[in-house]
Amino acid sequence: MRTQVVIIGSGPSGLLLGQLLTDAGIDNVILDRVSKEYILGRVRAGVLEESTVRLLDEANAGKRMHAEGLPHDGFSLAFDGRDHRIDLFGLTGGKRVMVYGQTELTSDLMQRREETGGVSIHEAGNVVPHDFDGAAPYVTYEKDGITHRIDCDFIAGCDGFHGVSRKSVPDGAIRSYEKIYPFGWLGILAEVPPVNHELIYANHARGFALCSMRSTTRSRYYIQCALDEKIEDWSDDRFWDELRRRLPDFHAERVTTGPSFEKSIAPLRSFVAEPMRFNRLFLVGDAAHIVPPTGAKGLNLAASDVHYLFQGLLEHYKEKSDAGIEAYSSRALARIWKAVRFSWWMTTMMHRFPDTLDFDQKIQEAELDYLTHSRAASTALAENYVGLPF
Ligand code: RFL
Ligand code: PHB
Repeated sequence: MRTQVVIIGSGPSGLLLGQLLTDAGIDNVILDRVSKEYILGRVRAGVLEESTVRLLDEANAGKRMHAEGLPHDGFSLAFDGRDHRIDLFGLTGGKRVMVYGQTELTSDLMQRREETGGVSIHEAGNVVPHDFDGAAPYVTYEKDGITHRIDCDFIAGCDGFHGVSRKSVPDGAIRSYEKIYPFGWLGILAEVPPVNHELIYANHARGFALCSMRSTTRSRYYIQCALDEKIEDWSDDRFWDELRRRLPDFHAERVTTGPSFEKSIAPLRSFVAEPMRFNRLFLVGDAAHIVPPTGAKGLNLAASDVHYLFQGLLEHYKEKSDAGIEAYSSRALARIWKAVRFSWWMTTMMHRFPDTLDFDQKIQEAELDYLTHSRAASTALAENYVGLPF
Protein backbone atom coordinates (compact mmCIF):
# COMPACT_ATOMS: atom_id res chain seq x y z
CA MET A 1 0.00 0.00 0.00
CA ARG A 2 1.10 3.59 -0.56
CA THR A 3 -0.11 6.83 1.04
CA GLN A 4 1.25 10.34 1.51
CA VAL A 5 1.34 10.45 5.34
CA VAL A 6 1.27 7.49 7.75
CA ILE A 7 -0.02 8.56 11.15
CA ILE A 8 0.91 6.29 14.04
CA GLY A 9 -1.68 6.68 16.82
CA SER A 10 -5.40 7.34 16.78
CA GLY A 11 -5.60 9.60 19.84
CA PRO A 12 -6.63 13.25 19.56
CA SER A 13 -3.43 14.33 17.77
CA GLY A 14 -3.49 11.57 15.15
CA LEU A 15 -7.19 11.98 14.47
CA LEU A 16 -7.05 15.77 14.26
CA LEU A 17 -4.03 15.74 11.94
CA GLY A 18 -5.65 13.02 9.84
CA GLN A 19 -8.87 15.00 9.43
CA LEU A 20 -7.14 18.26 8.48
CA LEU A 21 -5.06 16.36 5.90
CA THR A 22 -8.05 14.45 4.52
CA ASP A 23 -10.07 17.66 4.17
CA ALA A 24 -7.12 19.24 2.32
CA GLY A 25 -6.96 16.29 -0.09
CA ILE A 26 -3.76 14.82 1.38
CA ASP A 27 -3.89 11.03 1.62
CA ASN A 28 -3.22 9.46 5.00
CA VAL A 29 -3.57 6.22 6.93
CA ILE A 30 -3.89 5.98 10.72
CA LEU A 31 -2.51 2.93 12.55
CA ASP A 32 -3.26 2.19 16.20
CA ARG A 33 -2.32 -0.81 18.28
CA VAL A 34 -5.62 -0.86 20.18
CA SER A 35 -9.32 -0.91 19.26
CA LYS A 36 -11.60 2.10 18.88
CA GLU A 37 -13.58 1.00 21.93
CA TYR A 38 -10.43 0.87 24.05
CA ILE A 39 -9.45 4.41 23.02
CA LEU A 40 -12.95 5.70 23.80
CA GLY A 41 -12.80 4.06 27.23
CA ARG A 42 -9.88 6.24 28.36
CA VAL A 43 -10.90 9.18 30.53
CA ARG A 44 -8.45 12.05 30.24
CA ALA A 45 -8.50 15.79 29.59
CA GLY A 46 -11.52 18.07 29.96
CA VAL A 47 -10.57 21.69 29.24
CA LEU A 48 -10.09 23.04 25.70
CA GLU A 49 -8.46 26.35 24.84
CA GLU A 50 -10.13 28.60 22.26
CA SER A 51 -7.40 27.77 19.73
CA THR A 52 -8.13 24.04 20.16
CA VAL A 53 -11.83 24.75 19.65
CA ARG A 54 -10.96 26.70 16.49
CA LEU A 55 -8.85 23.83 15.15
CA LEU A 56 -11.69 21.36 15.75
CA ASP A 57 -13.98 23.69 13.83
CA GLU A 58 -11.39 23.83 11.05
CA ALA A 59 -11.59 20.01 10.94
CA ASN A 60 -15.42 20.28 10.80
CA ALA A 61 -15.63 18.27 14.01
CA GLY A 62 -16.91 20.96 16.38
CA LYS A 63 -20.68 20.73 16.01
CA ARG A 64 -21.48 18.58 19.05
CA MET A 65 -18.83 20.37 21.12
CA HIS A 66 -20.59 23.70 20.54
CA ALA A 67 -23.97 22.15 21.36
CA GLU A 68 -22.99 20.14 24.44
CA GLY A 69 -19.69 21.65 25.70
CA LEU A 70 -19.70 24.15 28.55
CA PRO A 71 -17.97 27.49 27.89
CA HIS A 72 -16.34 28.71 31.12
CA ASP A 73 -15.44 32.36 31.79
CA GLY A 74 -13.49 31.71 34.99
CA PHE A 75 -12.42 29.24 37.68
CA SER A 76 -11.77 29.33 41.41
CA LEU A 77 -8.60 29.03 43.44
CA ALA A 78 -9.47 27.80 46.93
CA PHE A 79 -7.01 28.00 49.82
CA ASP A 80 -6.94 28.97 53.47
CA GLY A 81 -10.69 28.30 53.79
CA ARG A 82 -11.57 30.86 51.11
CA ASP A 83 -12.23 30.98 47.42
CA HIS A 84 -10.90 33.42 44.86
CA ARG A 85 -12.35 33.58 41.36
CA ILE A 86 -10.02 34.08 38.40
CA ASP A 87 -12.07 36.02 35.87
CA LEU A 88 -10.60 34.56 32.68
CA PHE A 89 -12.95 36.52 30.44
CA GLY A 90 -12.36 39.89 32.11
CA LEU A 91 -8.61 39.47 32.53
CA THR A 92 -7.91 38.34 28.97
CA GLY A 93 -10.13 40.75 27.09
CA GLY A 94 -12.88 38.27 26.27
CA LYS A 95 -11.30 34.80 26.13
CA ARG A 96 -12.79 31.69 27.71
CA VAL A 97 -12.22 27.92 27.76
CA MET A 98 -14.52 25.08 26.75
CA VAL A 99 -15.20 22.17 29.10
CA TYR A 100 -15.64 19.14 26.83
CA GLY A 101 -14.21 15.69 27.52
CA GLN A 102 -11.38 14.19 25.48
CA THR A 103 -13.50 11.07 25.06
CA GLU A 104 -16.24 13.09 23.33
CA LEU A 105 -13.78 14.98 21.16
CA THR A 106 -12.10 11.72 20.11
CA SER A 107 -15.45 10.15 19.33
CA ASP A 108 -16.46 13.18 17.19
CA LEU A 109 -13.20 12.99 15.25
CA MET A 110 -13.59 9.23 14.71
CA GLN A 111 -17.10 9.76 13.39
CA ARG A 112 -15.96 12.47 11.02
CA ARG A 113 -13.15 10.24 9.78
CA GLU A 114 -15.67 7.54 9.00
CA GLU A 115 -17.95 10.00 7.19
CA THR A 116 -15.10 11.26 5.01
CA GLY A 117 -13.78 7.78 4.19
CA GLY A 118 -10.47 8.08 6.05
CA VAL A 119 -8.58 4.81 6.54
CA SER A 120 -7.87 3.77 10.15
CA ILE A 121 -6.34 0.40 10.97
CA HIS A 122 -6.91 -0.64 14.57
CA GLU A 123 -5.27 -3.47 16.51
CA ALA A 124 -2.19 -3.11 14.31
CA GLY A 125 0.62 -5.00 16.09
CA ASN A 126 4.35 -4.32 16.05
CA VAL A 127 4.12 -0.99 14.17
CA VAL A 128 7.62 0.06 13.05
CA PRO A 129 8.68 3.23 11.18
CA HIS A 130 11.55 2.59 8.72
CA ASP A 131 14.05 4.67 6.70
CA PHE A 132 12.66 8.02 7.81
CA ASP A 133 16.12 9.50 7.48
CA GLY A 134 16.09 8.81 3.73
CA ALA A 135 13.81 9.83 0.87
CA ALA A 136 11.56 6.74 0.92
CA PRO A 137 10.22 5.97 4.40
CA TYR A 138 7.76 3.16 5.12
CA VAL A 139 5.92 1.66 8.05
CA THR A 140 5.36 -2.01 8.76
CA TYR A 141 2.73 -3.56 11.04
CA GLU A 142 1.18 -6.92 11.76
CA LYS A 143 -2.50 -7.74 11.51
CA ASP A 144 -4.16 -11.17 11.59
CA GLY A 145 -0.77 -12.87 11.45
CA ILE A 146 0.34 -11.03 8.28
CA THR A 147 3.05 -8.35 8.04
CA HIS A 148 1.96 -5.33 6.00
CA ARG A 149 3.99 -2.46 4.56
CA ILE A 150 2.85 1.10 3.80
CA ASP A 151 5.17 3.30 1.73
CA CYS A 152 4.80 7.03 2.31
CA ASP A 153 6.32 10.52 2.09
CA PHE A 154 6.15 11.30 5.81
CA ILE A 155 5.47 9.59 9.15
CA ALA A 156 3.65 11.43 11.95
CA GLY A 157 4.39 9.88 15.36
CA CYS A 158 1.16 10.64 17.25
CA ASP A 159 1.50 7.55 19.42
CA GLY A 160 1.67 8.99 22.92
CA PHE A 161 4.35 8.82 25.59
CA HIS A 162 4.77 5.02 25.40
CA GLY A 163 4.65 4.83 21.60
CA VAL A 164 7.19 3.42 19.17
CA SER A 165 7.97 6.61 17.20
CA ARG A 166 10.20 8.39 19.73
CA LYS A 167 11.89 5.09 20.59
CA SER A 168 12.79 4.57 16.90
CA VAL A 169 15.04 7.62 16.88
CA PRO A 170 18.75 6.83 17.49
CA ASP A 171 19.79 7.80 21.04
CA GLY A 172 22.37 10.35 19.91
CA ALA A 173 19.83 12.28 17.82
CA ILE A 174 17.38 13.11 20.59
CA ARG A 175 17.62 14.81 23.97
CA SER A 176 15.02 14.58 26.71
CA TYR A 177 14.26 16.69 29.77
CA GLU A 178 12.23 15.19 32.59
CA LYS A 179 10.84 15.99 36.01
CA ILE A 180 8.91 13.45 38.07
CA TYR A 181 6.65 14.78 40.84
CA PRO A 182 6.45 12.91 44.16
CA PHE A 183 2.66 12.38 43.99
CA GLY A 184 -0.19 11.39 41.69
CA TRP A 185 -3.84 12.26 41.11
CA LEU A 186 -6.65 9.93 42.09
CA GLY A 187 -9.59 10.77 39.84
CA ILE A 188 -13.23 9.71 39.72
CA LEU A 189 -16.19 10.23 37.41
CA ALA A 190 -19.68 10.21 38.90
CA GLU A 191 -23.15 10.90 37.55
CA VAL A 192 -23.82 13.74 40.01
CA PRO A 193 -24.15 17.50 39.41
CA PRO A 194 -20.86 19.37 39.90
CA VAL A 195 -20.39 21.21 43.19
CA ASN A 196 -19.83 24.51 41.36
CA HIS A 197 -20.66 25.83 37.88
CA GLU A 198 -16.93 26.53 37.37
CA LEU A 199 -13.79 24.48 38.19
CA ILE A 200 -12.26 24.72 41.66
CA TYR A 201 -8.51 24.19 42.15
CA ALA A 202 -7.93 23.74 45.89
CA ASN A 203 -4.69 23.96 47.85
CA HIS A 204 -5.10 22.33 51.28
CA ALA A 205 -2.83 21.04 54.03
CA ARG A 206 -4.07 17.48 53.23
CA GLY A 207 -3.16 17.93 49.55
CA PHE A 208 -4.49 19.35 46.30
CA ALA A 209 -8.06 18.77 45.07
CA LEU A 210 -9.76 19.64 41.78
CA CYS A 211 -13.49 19.85 41.12
CA SER A 212 -14.16 19.55 37.41
CA MET A 213 -17.01 18.25 35.29
CA ARG A 214 -18.03 16.70 32.01
CA SER A 215 -21.56 18.13 31.92
CA THR A 216 -24.11 19.70 34.26
CA THR A 217 -24.94 16.20 35.51
CA ARG A 218 -21.54 14.51 35.45
CA SER A 219 -18.66 15.42 37.77
CA ARG A 220 -14.94 14.76 37.48
CA TYR A 221 -13.05 15.10 40.77
CA TYR A 222 -9.39 14.59 41.60
CA ILE A 223 -7.36 14.49 44.80
CA GLN A 224 -3.59 14.49 45.18
CA CYS A 225 -2.37 11.10 46.46
CA ALA A 226 0.88 9.33 47.26
CA LEU A 227 2.50 7.44 44.38
CA ASP A 228 2.17 4.08 46.16
CA GLU A 229 -1.55 4.55 46.84
CA LYS A 230 -3.68 1.53 45.78
CA ILE A 231 -6.98 2.13 44.02
CA GLU A 232 -8.59 -0.80 45.92
CA ASP A 233 -8.05 1.09 49.17
CA TRP A 234 -10.23 3.96 47.97
CA SER A 235 -13.91 3.24 48.41
CA ASP A 236 -16.24 5.92 47.04
CA ASP A 237 -17.07 6.99 50.62
CA ARG A 238 -13.41 7.45 51.47
CA PHE A 239 -12.90 9.51 48.32
CA TRP A 240 -15.88 11.80 48.99
CA ASP A 241 -14.79 12.35 52.61
CA GLU A 242 -11.27 13.23 51.57
CA LEU A 243 -12.44 15.56 48.79
CA ARG A 244 -14.77 17.45 51.14
CA ARG A 245 -12.03 17.86 53.74
CA ARG A 246 -9.85 19.65 51.18
CA LEU A 247 -12.50 22.20 50.12
CA PRO A 248 -13.63 25.36 51.93
CA ASP A 249 -16.71 24.57 54.08
CA PHE A 250 -19.19 26.40 51.85
CA HIS A 251 -18.18 24.18 48.90
CA ALA A 252 -17.79 20.99 50.94
CA GLU A 253 -21.37 21.27 52.21
CA ARG A 254 -22.67 21.40 48.64
CA VAL A 255 -20.86 18.37 47.21
CA THR A 256 -23.38 15.86 45.84
CA THR A 257 -22.02 12.34 46.27
CA GLY A 258 -22.95 9.18 44.40
CA PRO A 259 -21.39 6.00 43.05
CA SER A 260 -18.33 6.53 40.85
CA PHE A 261 -18.18 4.73 37.50
CA GLU A 262 -14.50 5.38 36.83
CA LYS A 263 -11.62 5.61 39.27
CA SER A 264 -7.92 5.75 38.40
CA ILE A 265 -4.55 7.02 39.59
CA ALA A 266 -2.22 8.96 37.27
CA PRO A 267 1.39 9.88 38.11
CA LEU A 268 2.50 13.45 37.38
CA ARG A 269 5.48 14.23 35.19
CA SER A 270 6.98 16.90 32.94
CA PHE A 271 8.84 15.59 29.88
CA VAL A 272 10.09 17.16 26.65
CA ALA A 273 12.00 15.49 23.80
CA GLU A 274 14.00 17.66 21.40
CA PRO A 275 13.97 18.00 18.46
CA MET A 276 10.54 16.92 17.21
CA ARG A 277 11.53 16.28 13.59
CA PHE A 278 13.91 13.62 12.27
CA ASN A 279 13.90 14.30 8.54
CA ARG A 280 10.65 12.54 7.47
CA LEU A 281 9.47 11.52 10.95
CA PHE A 282 7.67 14.03 13.18
CA LEU A 283 6.79 13.62 16.86
CA VAL A 284 3.42 15.11 17.78
CA GLY A 285 1.57 15.50 21.12
CA ASP A 286 2.32 13.19 24.04
CA ALA A 287 4.89 11.34 21.90
CA ALA A 288 7.13 14.39 22.35
CA HIS A 289 6.02 15.92 25.64
CA ILE A 290 4.06 15.35 28.84
CA VAL A 291 2.85 17.95 31.31
CA PRO A 292 1.26 17.45 34.72
CA PRO A 293 -2.51 17.98 34.30
CA THR A 294 -2.72 20.91 36.74
CA GLY A 295 -2.64 23.51 33.95
CA ALA A 296 -4.98 21.50 31.64
CA LYS A 297 -2.43 21.78 28.83
CA GLY A 298 -1.70 18.22 27.55
CA LEU A 299 -4.40 17.95 24.94
CA ASN A 300 -4.13 21.61 23.98
CA LEU A 301 -0.41 21.23 23.27
CA ALA A 302 -1.19 18.25 21.06
CA ALA A 303 -3.52 20.54 19.11
CA SER A 304 -0.89 23.27 18.59
CA ASP A 305 1.65 20.67 17.39
CA VAL A 306 -0.94 19.44 14.89
CA HIS A 307 -1.53 22.99 13.68
CA TYR A 308 2.18 23.62 13.02
CA LEU A 309 2.70 20.24 11.33
CA PHE A 310 -0.44 20.55 9.21
CA GLN A 311 0.68 23.99 7.99
CA GLY A 312 4.11 22.56 7.11
CA LEU A 313 2.64 19.59 5.20
CA LEU A 314 0.17 21.84 3.41
CA GLU A 315 3.00 24.11 2.26
CA HIS A 316 4.97 21.05 1.12
CA TYR A 317 2.17 19.62 -1.00
CA LYS A 318 0.43 22.78 -2.23
CA GLU A 319 3.22 25.34 -2.47
CA LYS A 320 6.21 23.02 -2.94
CA SER A 321 7.97 24.72 -0.01
CA ASP A 322 9.60 22.88 2.90
CA ALA A 323 10.00 25.99 5.05
CA GLY A 324 7.08 25.01 7.34
CA ILE A 325 8.33 21.45 7.78
CA GLU A 326 11.81 22.71 8.58
CA ALA A 327 10.43 25.15 11.16
CA TYR A 328 8.04 22.59 12.76
CA SER A 329 10.21 21.54 15.67
CA SER A 330 11.36 25.01 16.73
CA ARG A 331 7.89 26.59 16.35
CA ALA A 332 6.22 23.81 18.34
CA LEU A 333 8.89 23.72 21.06
CA ALA A 334 8.75 27.49 21.67
CA ARG A 335 5.10 27.13 22.65
CA ILE A 336 5.59 23.78 24.44
CA TRP A 337 8.23 25.09 26.85
CA LYS A 338 5.94 27.93 27.91
CA ALA A 339 3.14 25.46 28.66
CA VAL A 340 5.63 23.17 30.45
CA ARG A 341 6.67 26.13 32.61
CA PHE A 342 3.07 27.09 33.34
CA SER A 343 2.06 23.51 34.23
CA TRP A 344 5.09 23.13 36.52
CA TRP A 345 4.29 26.46 38.19
CA MET A 346 0.60 25.64 38.77
CA THR A 347 1.61 22.21 40.09
CA THR A 348 4.21 23.66 42.45
CA MET A 349 1.83 26.33 43.72
CA MET A 350 -1.19 24.08 44.30
CA HIS A 351 0.24 20.81 45.70
CA ARG A 352 1.70 19.78 49.03
CA PHE A 353 5.16 18.31 48.53
CA PRO A 354 6.38 15.63 50.94
CA ASP A 355 9.15 16.92 53.26
CA THR A 356 8.43 20.56 52.47
CA LEU A 357 10.49 23.03 54.48
CA ASP A 358 8.58 25.63 56.50
CA PHE A 359 10.27 28.19 54.29
CA ASP A 360 8.85 26.64 51.09
CA GLN A 361 5.39 26.50 52.65
CA LYS A 362 5.53 30.22 53.46
CA ILE A 363 6.63 31.01 49.90
CA GLN A 364 3.66 29.04 48.54
CA GLU A 365 1.25 30.97 50.76
CA ALA A 366 2.81 34.29 49.72
CA GLU A 367 2.52 33.31 46.07
CA LEU A 368 -1.21 32.55 46.36
CA ASP A 369 -1.79 35.75 48.32
CA TYR A 370 0.09 37.81 45.73
CA LEU A 371 -1.62 36.09 42.82
CA THR A 372 -5.09 36.78 44.14
CA HIS A 373 -4.41 40.40 45.09
CA SER A 374 -2.43 41.56 42.06
CA ARG A 375 -4.27 42.15 38.81
CA ALA A 376 -0.97 41.80 36.93
CA ALA A 377 -0.29 38.37 38.46
CA SER A 378 -3.90 37.19 37.94
CA THR A 379 -3.70 38.35 34.32
CA ALA A 380 -0.53 36.30 33.75
CA LEU A 381 -2.30 33.22 35.14
CA ALA A 382 -5.43 33.85 33.04
CA GLU A 383 -3.43 34.49 29.86
CA ASN A 384 -1.63 31.15 30.20
CA TYR A 385 -4.73 29.21 31.27
CA VAL A 386 -6.80 30.27 28.24
CA GLY A 387 -3.75 29.40 26.12
CA LEU A 388 -0.99 31.33 24.40
CA PRO A 389 -1.73 32.07 20.73
CA PHE A 390 -0.65 29.84 17.85
P1 RFL B 1 -2.64 9.68 23.16
O1 RFL B 1 -3.99 10.16 23.52
O2 RFL B 1 -1.86 8.98 24.19
O3 RFL B 1 -2.82 8.76 21.88
C1 RFL B 1 -1.78 7.96 21.40
C2 RFL B 1 -2.34 6.82 20.59
O4 RFL B 1 -1.26 6.07 20.05
C3 RFL B 1 -1.52 4.68 20.22
N1 RFL B 1 -0.23 3.95 20.27
C4 RFL B 1 0.23 3.18 19.28
N2 RFL B 1 -0.26 2.88 18.07
C5 RFL B 1 0.45 2.05 17.30
N3 RFL B 1 1.64 1.51 17.67
C6 RFL B 1 2.19 1.78 18.86
N4 RFL B 1 3.36 1.26 19.24
C7 RFL B 1 1.48 2.66 19.73
N5 RFL B 1 1.70 3.16 20.97
C8 RFL B 1 0.67 3.94 21.28
C9 RFL B 1 -2.30 4.58 21.51
O5 RFL B 1 -3.07 3.40 21.55
C10 RFL B 1 -3.15 5.85 21.45
O6 RFL B 1 -4.41 5.60 20.87
O7 RFL B 1 -1.73 10.90 22.63
P2 RFL B 1 -2.12 12.24 21.84
O8 RFL B 1 -3.01 11.95 20.69
O9 RFL B 1 -0.85 12.97 21.63
O10 RFL B 1 -3.05 13.07 22.86
C11 RFL B 1 -2.52 13.64 23.99
C12 RFL B 1 -3.55 13.62 25.11
O11 RFL B 1 -4.16 12.36 25.21
C13 RFL B 1 -2.90 13.96 26.44
O12 RFL B 1 -2.03 15.08 26.32
C14 RFL B 1 -3.85 14.30 27.55
O13 RFL B 1 -4.88 13.37 27.71
C15 RFL B 1 -3.02 14.37 28.82
N6 RFL B 1 -3.82 14.17 29.96
C16 RFL B 1 -4.54 15.22 30.41
N7 RFL B 1 -4.46 16.41 29.75
C17 RFL B 1 -5.18 17.46 30.15
O14 RFL B 1 -5.11 18.53 29.51
N8 RFL B 1 -6.03 17.32 31.25
C18 RFL B 1 -6.16 16.11 31.94
O15 RFL B 1 -6.91 16.02 32.87
C19 RFL B 1 -5.40 15.01 31.53
N9 RFL B 1 -5.48 13.82 32.15
C20 RFL B 1 -3.86 12.92 30.62
C21 RFL B 1 -4.72 12.75 31.72
C22 RFL B 1 -3.08 11.84 30.19
C23 RFL B 1 -3.10 10.59 30.84
N10 RFL B 1 -2.23 9.53 30.35
C24 RFL B 1 -1.37 9.76 29.21
C25 RFL B 1 -2.07 8.28 30.90
C26 RFL B 1 -4.80 11.52 32.35
C27 RFL B 1 -4.00 10.44 31.93
C28 RFL B 1 -4.16 9.14 32.67
C1 PHB C 1 -10.55 17.40 33.86
O1 PHB C 1 -11.73 17.81 33.80
O2 PHB C 1 -10.26 16.21 33.71
C2 PHB C 1 -9.47 18.37 34.16
C3 PHB C 1 -9.75 19.71 34.19
C4 PHB C 1 -8.75 20.62 34.48
C5 PHB C 1 -7.47 20.17 34.74
C6 PHB C 1 -7.18 18.82 34.67
C7 PHB C 1 -8.18 17.91 34.40
O3 PHB C 1 -6.49 21.06 35.03
